[in-house]
Amino acid sequence: DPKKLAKDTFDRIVTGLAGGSEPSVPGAPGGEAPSVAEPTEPRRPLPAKPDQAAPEVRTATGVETDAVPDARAQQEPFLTTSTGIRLRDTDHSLKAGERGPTLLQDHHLREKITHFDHERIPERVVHARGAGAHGAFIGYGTADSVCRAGFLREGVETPTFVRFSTVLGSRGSADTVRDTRGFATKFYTAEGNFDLVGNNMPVFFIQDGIKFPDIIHAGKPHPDREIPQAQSAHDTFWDFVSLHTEAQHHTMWNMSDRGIPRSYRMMEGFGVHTFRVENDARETALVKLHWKPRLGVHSLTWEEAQLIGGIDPDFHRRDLYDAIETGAYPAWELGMQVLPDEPDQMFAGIDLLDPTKIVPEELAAVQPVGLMVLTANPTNFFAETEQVAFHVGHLVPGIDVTDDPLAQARLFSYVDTQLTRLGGPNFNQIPVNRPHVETNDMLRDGFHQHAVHAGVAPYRPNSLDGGCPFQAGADVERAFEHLAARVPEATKVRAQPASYDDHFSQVRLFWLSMTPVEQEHIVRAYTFELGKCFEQAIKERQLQCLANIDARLCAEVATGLGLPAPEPTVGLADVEPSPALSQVGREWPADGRLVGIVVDPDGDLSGVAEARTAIFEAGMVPLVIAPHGGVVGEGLTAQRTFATARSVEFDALLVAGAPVPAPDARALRDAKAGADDTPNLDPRVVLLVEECFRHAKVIGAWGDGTAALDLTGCSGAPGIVRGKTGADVLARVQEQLAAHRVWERFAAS
Ligand code: HDE
Repeated sequence: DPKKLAKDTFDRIVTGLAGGSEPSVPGAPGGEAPSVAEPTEPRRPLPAKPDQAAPEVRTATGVETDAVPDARAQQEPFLTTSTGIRLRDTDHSLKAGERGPTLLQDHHLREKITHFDHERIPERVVHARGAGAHGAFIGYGTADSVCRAGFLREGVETPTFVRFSTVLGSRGSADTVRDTRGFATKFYTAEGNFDLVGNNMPVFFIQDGIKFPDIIHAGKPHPDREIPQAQSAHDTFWDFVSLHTEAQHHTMWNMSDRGIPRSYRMMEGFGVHTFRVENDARETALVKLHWKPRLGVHSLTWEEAQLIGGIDPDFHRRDLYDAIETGAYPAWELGMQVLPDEPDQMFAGIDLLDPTKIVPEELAAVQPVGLMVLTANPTNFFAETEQVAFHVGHLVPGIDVTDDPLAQARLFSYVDTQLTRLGGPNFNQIPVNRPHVETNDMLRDGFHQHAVHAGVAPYRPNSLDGGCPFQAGADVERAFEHLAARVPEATKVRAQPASYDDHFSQVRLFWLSMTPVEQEHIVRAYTFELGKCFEQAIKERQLQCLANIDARLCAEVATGLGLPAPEPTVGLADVEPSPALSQVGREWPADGRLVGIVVDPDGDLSGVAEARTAIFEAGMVPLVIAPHGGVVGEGLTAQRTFATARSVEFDALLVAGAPVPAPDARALRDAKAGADDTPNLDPRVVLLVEECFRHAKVIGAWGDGTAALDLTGCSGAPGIVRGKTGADVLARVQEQLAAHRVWERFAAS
């Protein structure tokens, strides 16, 4: 009886909860617990608690971590007003008698409330939700032959700040929605700030920036009800992309696994536009910029992404913060595809000014030119991550934009939007935006002016302030100059070149470069998204686009929608697939991966300590999952309980044992897999294992855990590792984690 089963399951969960699970104590195994009572003397604040127990800080990257501040609270002992006057009481307003009305005279109340009333600033019009981190970039010197920018020289170390983001959702939306991700980097170089404001996808929806408001209006929630939040699965988005077929390439990237990254740490980044660079000999080249993550490019499954949206909407933000806090520093190599600066700005038939096109890596290799490592979390989210202001026009000597009409429009938009968002023209004086070199501009006054400018002549030339500032003149090496590029003689037109009319060939190239399992995910994504549209005409129009990309893709989506598959209206391009676009088939380090260990506090715990050590040593993070919080065995503290753990958090799962209600634990060992009885395990453990199984994660078991695993019915498939000891199992789990998932499991299930 399914109803009874549901009721039983519910009761067991409730009993489990009532059975005394304490909130987990993340990151605090052993040691004396710090007192949380209100202190009466100043003392060091409680240490920050990352969600994971911290392994020793690793320095394999060679970047030290002393930038990480450990004091996170207010530092001075006495509370004051904003003008420094000490306060005796901030909890009671000034009243006419204990039960009387509050007096207007209460200047502290007014200051406190007024400031609070104005704490919020407008969120970004796009990319509102994000997470940031500080780091450093080290040049390899390999770009010298094409680019004279100082930060690319060998061994030059440049501080950076990175902000990752989603595009469509508002500030409070979930991290794991299907969307493009922003990947914006500010380099505080010795020649001034350079901002690389990129995305995790190498192409964009539109070829001309004048359509940006239109695509964003189409993607954002419907104006009448303001739904759906942070989604592309709705009519207006698909209306736009099926009418503006140049958007089809970017749309397929979004429908692919790239639209649901596993982690910000496991995303590629792309400058998207072609840039023009210049070397010491004043020769120019065109380049495409790439960030290549050291951990490889990995994604969530669609079901994981949806579950996380509810279970942990801060998943990516937390992942980045915790990884940095635990010393698993994320790292990317900056790479360049170097292309000749020909008058037609074409390469192998690809228009380099068209931001809906890539240059396949097989045609022009991505050459590493430097390494960025993120080593410190922001001290204050608002001050840094929220107030950071990127601008495509923050360029350093040796790097310039091209005439890509998307890049050109961006050059206007970024400063313009900061004027509203950050309340005036002085946002570059905000600490996170300040260059690390001296500035000597003649910009004056305006809202929020923090500088006290001396002198009387903020103009030039002048004879009053000693003639300063001077133009770089002879010191041209360090001055920015727009790189000489010929503009062909032309007539003013609102038009675009004919090469921009090819909207399908590279989409087909992307599709054909995917492995079968990735193609399957793409088909499901289109079927889901279009299935959420109401207008039949929009679905049919998008199916027509798919027909122009690939017949099988179109047929499978059409079947899912219950609609006929149309015939193509263009000739299908004969394209060479680019295997570099696929995420499957390579192996990567598993640093910072989370490995859950299900334990039975009454069972044999000897292997657990051994497995934990092995996991730490492999650079990963073990998380002990027990029926209740607190101490579960000697030297073993629960970090997750059956109530707080959910499969989506873990990259791999180990089962060391799982408590069974049966009085005799040996009954568990005797139980046969596939027995008719309902598994005699806590249903939350069954769910944990089943989800890990379904999401093609490696699952390991030893000792009592082996029998427990059998009871879940999730055995006898690829990626199930059994062994004698925890360490032995871990070694084989780690091998399989290198491929991110047990891809064969998808085929098997
Ligand atoms: Fe942006 N974009 N964008 N964009 N963009 C903004 O600037 C804009 C485009 C990107 O973490 C805004 O400060 C126009 C492409 C990132 O703070 C705004 C066009 C790419 C971020 C803006 C584009 C991007 C933004 C909103 C079409 C990838 C987040 C807030 C011409 C190469 C930066 C802000 C952060 C943010 C305008 C297209 C990346 C309104 C007009 C292509 C990563 O100025």
